[in-house]
Amino acid sequence: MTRLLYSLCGGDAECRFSPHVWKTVMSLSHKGLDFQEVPTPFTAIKSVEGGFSQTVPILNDNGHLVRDSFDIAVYLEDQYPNMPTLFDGDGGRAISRAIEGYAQFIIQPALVRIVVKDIHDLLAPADQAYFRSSREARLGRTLEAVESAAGEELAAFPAKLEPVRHTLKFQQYLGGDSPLFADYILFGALQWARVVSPKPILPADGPIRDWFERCLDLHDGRGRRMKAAA
Ligand SMILES: N[C@@H](CCC(=O)N[C@@H](CS)C(=O)NCC(=O)O)C(=O)O
Repeated sequence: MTRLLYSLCGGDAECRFSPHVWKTVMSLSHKGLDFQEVPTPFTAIKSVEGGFSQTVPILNDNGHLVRDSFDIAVYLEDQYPNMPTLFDGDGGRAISRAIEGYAQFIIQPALVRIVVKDIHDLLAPADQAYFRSSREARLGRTLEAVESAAGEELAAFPAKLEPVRHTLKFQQYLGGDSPLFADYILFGALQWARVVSPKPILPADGPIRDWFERCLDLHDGRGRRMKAAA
């Protein structure tokens, strides 16, 4: 059985940092499925699996190709219905889209402005050139200009996590008593920050820190085994 997950890497191939790939790593682990991660630099993505996708994650499940972290979670849920559920039903599947929207429009853009220069610095030279030109075009500023405002973004970040802090007053996970894909969506974003940047992005204690530490320990500590940036 071959199950391959193409995973973004830095100059050090062991440094796997994509927030979207982390969602899939956690989804596969949650389902108890074996897989092999294939380290893939930014500039190699377009040649993976005959140019199947412009972005990672890409899953090759015994010859069946799936792209996009949410689509992969849906595929795994439908393909492996007897393994632990990622959504706990149609309602959970639907509400996970709201968490995806929150991560995509509130959390990740803020984190990009905090860590984009840190990401650049851990890439191999060919990827650095691609990353600089694509991200500077997207952000409308040099990476150095974004980095110089990172302190203000960092100070504003805890307020953006308030909806999560509220939720965790009532339950251990966004999914309730145990984690679901919704947790992995937010975990992926915060794990990305943990792996690429030494900046103190999460509070040192409190409900969000406790939840994140619990997520790092899930599935035999899969998340914690990835080295944090120092
Ligand atoms: N909606 C997609 C987004 C995937 C995505 O943007 N992946 C980034 C890495 S985190 C990527 O592959 N970027 C390629 C590039 O910027 O060239 C998902 O959830 O999988």
